[in-house]
Amino acid sequence: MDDLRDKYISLIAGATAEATLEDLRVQAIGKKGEISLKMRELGKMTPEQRQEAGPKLNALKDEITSALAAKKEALADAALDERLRGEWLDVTLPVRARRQGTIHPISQVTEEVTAIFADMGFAVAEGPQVESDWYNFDALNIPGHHPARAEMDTFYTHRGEGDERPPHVLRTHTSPVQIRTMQEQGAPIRIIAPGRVYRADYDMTHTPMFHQVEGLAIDKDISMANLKWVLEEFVKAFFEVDDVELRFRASHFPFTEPSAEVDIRCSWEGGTLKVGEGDDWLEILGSGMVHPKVLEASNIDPTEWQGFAFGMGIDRIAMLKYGIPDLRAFFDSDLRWLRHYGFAALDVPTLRGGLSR
Ligand code: 2NL
Repeated sequence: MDDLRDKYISLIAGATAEATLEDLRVQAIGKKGEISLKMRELGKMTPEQRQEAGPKLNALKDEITSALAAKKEALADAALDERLRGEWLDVTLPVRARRQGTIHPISQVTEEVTAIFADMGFAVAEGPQVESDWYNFDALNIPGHHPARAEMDTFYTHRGEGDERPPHVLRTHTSPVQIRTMQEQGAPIRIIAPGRVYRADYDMTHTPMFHQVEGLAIDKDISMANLKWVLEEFVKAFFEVDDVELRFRASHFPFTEPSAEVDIRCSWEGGTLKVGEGDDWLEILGSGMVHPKVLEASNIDPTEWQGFAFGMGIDRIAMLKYGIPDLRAFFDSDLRWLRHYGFAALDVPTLRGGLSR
């Protein structure tokens, strides 16, 4: 019996696979296993022999059963260790560059515009995208019957049943932000208000949501000359050229008087835009001196203060600067487009470090 014991214990110890253990189990304690056969022989023994052999055989069966179980567990542990060694990975490795997201051209250009105006002392102001019609229209000298309300293709919200108050609107420009800032902070003021605006218009060159930046400077002694200098500085910095020529064309907006649309000299030679040279003119913004009625609506005394304001489309100047041909692709979330036109996440635009690239 000791030989039997030694044989199986050493065979079990040497097994390297679970299948071998199962073979050994069948060989030793299976129905026709060596130990099982020996147990069957107990019946032929004298009671004295059986008294001695019975417990020994049972103990041997138990010993082999637990040796098999222990070895099975050891093999499973070793197999798991082996698998884990193969699956090991270093979670501190950097993300693969291809998988990294990019900064959308609209975010990039908003940062660039912000850096340029910040350098001239303008702070950034923000406000709600859902506005009362008073902030979006009345305060800006656009009365209820004014065609600009219809022209602006406004999105209106719904009031509850029986609620007779005028509906809210999705802001059609960021001017309401400037009205709120004048009311809250009073004069003097130098701010830009970048953000999303909404107009019910959709074709090749219009999307129902787009981005605008407006600027406002209020002080005791502000004139169109200050406006001209600020805009020249802006255009030079934004298009990264040393010289520009601006053309102010008389225009009309309800919220400015006088009003001017501003073009910049450019060339489209070879299909690419060059700013500051050539014989073409590119319209990039609207501007003017803030209308006295707008100052009054904002609780600023127009006999004491005056100022200039301007507004331009961020999407449009982004397309011009970065040669992006299709406006609607801006909002398609196409990963190939985003990788092509997007910017590296850590290249924050600054005047010192360079705005783009
Ligand atoms: C355009 C024209 C403009 C303004 C926006 C403004 C704001 C206040 C008072 C007076 Cl609070 N004016 N904003 C002024 C002139 C033109 O935008 O063509 N935008 C794309």
